[in-house]
This record gives sequence, C-alpha cells and structure tokens, in this order.
Amino acid sequence: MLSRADITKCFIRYACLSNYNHVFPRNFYSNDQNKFSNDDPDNESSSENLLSIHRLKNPTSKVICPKQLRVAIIGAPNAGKSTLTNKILGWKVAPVSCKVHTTRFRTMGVFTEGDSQIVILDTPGLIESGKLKRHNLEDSLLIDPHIALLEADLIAVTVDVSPIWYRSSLHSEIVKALHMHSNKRSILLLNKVDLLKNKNELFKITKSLTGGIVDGRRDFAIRNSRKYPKESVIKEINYNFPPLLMNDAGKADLESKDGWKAYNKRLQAVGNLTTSYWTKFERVFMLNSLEGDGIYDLKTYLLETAKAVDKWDYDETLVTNQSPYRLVKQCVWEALLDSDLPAEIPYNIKIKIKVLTESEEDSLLRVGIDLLCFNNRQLSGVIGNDGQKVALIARKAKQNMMDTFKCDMSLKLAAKRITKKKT
Ligand SMILES: Nc1nc2c(ncn2[C@@H]2O[C@H](COP(=O)(O)OP(=O)(O)OP(=O)(O)O)[C@@H](O)[C@H]2O)c(=O)[nH]1
Ligand SMILES: [Mg+2]
Repeated sequence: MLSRADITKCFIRYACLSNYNHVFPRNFYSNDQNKFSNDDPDNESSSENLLSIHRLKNPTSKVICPKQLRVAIIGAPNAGKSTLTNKILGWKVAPVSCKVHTTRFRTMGVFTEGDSQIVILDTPGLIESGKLKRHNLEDSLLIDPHIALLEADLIAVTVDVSPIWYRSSLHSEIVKALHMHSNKRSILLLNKVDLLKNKNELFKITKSLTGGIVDGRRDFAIRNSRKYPKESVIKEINYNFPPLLMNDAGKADLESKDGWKAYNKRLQAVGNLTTSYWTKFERVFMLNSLEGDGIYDLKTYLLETAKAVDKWDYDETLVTNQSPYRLVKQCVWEALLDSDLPAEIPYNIKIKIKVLTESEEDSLLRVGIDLLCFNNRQLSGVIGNDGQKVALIARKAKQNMMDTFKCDMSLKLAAKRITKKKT
C-alpha cells in the first residue's frame, strides 16, 4: 500500500521525470473568460505532455534485453475490460461503471517488470456501426477498438460469463475483428467467473467459444455445423480491396474518414463469413477482475510473451499518457454513471473543466468542474433533493480523481443550466 508520504513523493517524482517544473501548467484553465470559452483541450496536441502519471519506482539499473508487448483488450460492452485494465496496471486509469459504453476512447496504460514492458490498450465495447447512429454515440466508440487492434501484438478477448444468453457465442463484431487480424496472437479471457454458480459451465463455455481448439490442439470434441471461413478467403478480401490509407507513422489511418471507410469495407466483407467461435486462441484464462483472481497468472503470461525490442516505447515508470483533462473528465463521467441519475442524463449533459491547477505551496490539485445541463429536468436531476445528488457526484468524482492522481486535491463541482447555441 502506498502511504500518504509516498503518494506525495510519487506526484512530485512525476514533475522531476517530466522535466516540467509543475505537474500542471499553472492556471492554464483559470477564470480567464477567453480561455474558458474555448472547448476543453482534450484533443489539443498542446495538452499531450502536460501530465503523465508515473510510479514511484527506482529505475532498473541495467536492462539487458528489453522486451515489449502491446495488448488490445477487446470485448462486448460491459464485459469488464476496464476493471481488468486497472487491475493489471494496479492503478485506476480507466473509468468503470455498471452501465454500458462507459469507456468512450481507447486508453493506454503501462506496467514494466524486469526486462519486460506491457502496454495495455483498453477499448470501448465493440459495437455495430448501425448502433452508433441509432444511439448518437461518438465515432471513437466504433473506431478506437480497431486502432488498438492495429497497434497490438496480442489480442485479449474479454467475455462476461455471467449472462446465459451471451456466453455461448462470441459477439459477431469480435469474430470479425479477429478475422481482420488473424495474423496476430490472441487469448480468451473469461471474466466475472465469480458470478457463475456452477463452475463446470466454464468448460462448456470454453468449448463453444474456441470451437474446441486452444493453442492448435483439439482438446474437446465439438459438434458445430457452421463452417469456418478458409484463410484463402480472408486473404482474397485483403487482396481485392483498395490499400488502406497510411498515416505518418506508416499505420493504417482509421482516424481519417477515407481510411476508416476502406477498413470498414473489409470488416463488413469478413463479417459475412463469420462463425461464433475462434479456433486460434493460444490460452484461456478464467478471471474475477473485481477481486483480482487469475490476474497474477495472466500478468505472468504477458511478461513471458513479450518480444525482444531495441528499446521500450515508454519510460519504465509511466502508468498512462492520457491527458489530465481526459482523466479528470473520465473521473466525473464515472461518478455520473454511478450516481443513480435517470438513465439518459449522464449522456446528455456536458462536463466542462473550469479550473485545473496545482498549488505551488502544498502540491494540492485544484479542480473546478461545471456540469452543463440543457434543460430544467437535467438540472433538477443532477442537483437532487436539497443538493444531495450533486454532493454525491462530487464525492465520487473526487475519490476517483484521488485514485487516479494519487494526491491531495480540492474539487469544486457545480451544476448549471445553459441554453444550447443554435447553429
Ligand atoms: N462480479 C464481477 N463484476 C465485475 C468483474 N469485472 C467487472 N465487473 C463489473 O462489471 C461492470 C462493468 O465493468 P467495466 O470494467 O466498466 O466494463 P467494460 O467492459 O470496460 O465496459 P464498457 O467500457 O462500457 O465497454 C462493473 O460494474 C464492474 O464492477 C468481475 O470479475 N466480477
Ligand atoms: Mg470500459
């Protein structure tokens, strides 16, 4: 356990490592009206280097043979991907809630042990493109899992084994994604095993999700009439479609409209062939990510699977490189989802960061947030009886921020009614 002193040191250590004098640019978001009227700088490249969270750890004296593994955690919404990510990292970097679509963007986290560095890419739950339009969701929910898949060396498919109607077949979007990246290694993570009364079910579930084949071995006989698409058909799809657009780093540029269109065309073509299982999983892990059961074995496997590289991509103490603005927003977002508000409210109000500074005297992180409500129903819902609801949201958000930034902080959170600008 980190002591209070360690936590403060940890935060200060970040400042030293980053070569910045302060964790945050002082008063970057002050009450200056011009700045405040801007949108939150989540996407501004200027915010990239402002804060990245580091562990308090003595650098390893000499790394003889650096190894690295990038792992994309994919799965259906609410499978427990972010809970698992936080557990593997031993740090809260991804928002978690009982509601679907909690994760809105891909989230990167790192842990380094000995010579090996593991980069975890948590992703929004995989969804069909039709759902995005129907529910008016951001593009990142559709595209980010595929960017992570392109970046990954290993695909970790996470399945919630608790609902009876989901656990016997892989979500079609997962199977499509696996086909698109069939050259990559993959593992199956059966999560929430604590919720399964009859543990013998795990054997059946494994059998139906793997087609009875794990690590190339036919461990269980399986009767399944649906045909598995041939490798040659997948190759043909890749051959017959126009080449994908590349960005400066030479990676398929899914963030550009044309890049995503071309990729999605292949994805849809693969989709017509899919089965409900995958026969190329190398390993199957049974996990209770909430309590951490099975995490040690998974981490050991990841460390052993890392491949030799010239040098690690990240500093060995780095935990995440997400911008502080995004982390703060995620903490508030999680609190909103967890506060029993009428279902649609969290999705329709706006989180505005008003102040984000670190005080020079006491290293106290000061955060000011406005919850912008667009009608009276939203406002009264957020405020609650005698302000009890907004107080609860503030308490939860503050706790989330303390778990993420591991420092003392003060949070001012207010709900405000605004009118939507007509465009
Ligand atoms: N009982 C139990 N609950 C779990 C476990 N793992 C996650 N949960 C719960 O499942 C819910 C969803 O967890 P998340 O980690 O937010 O799931 P996710 O897959 O990241 O969800 P999205 O980001 O919405 O796609 C939360 O209420 C978690 O507490 C587990 O192993 N056991
Ligand atoms: Mg998530």
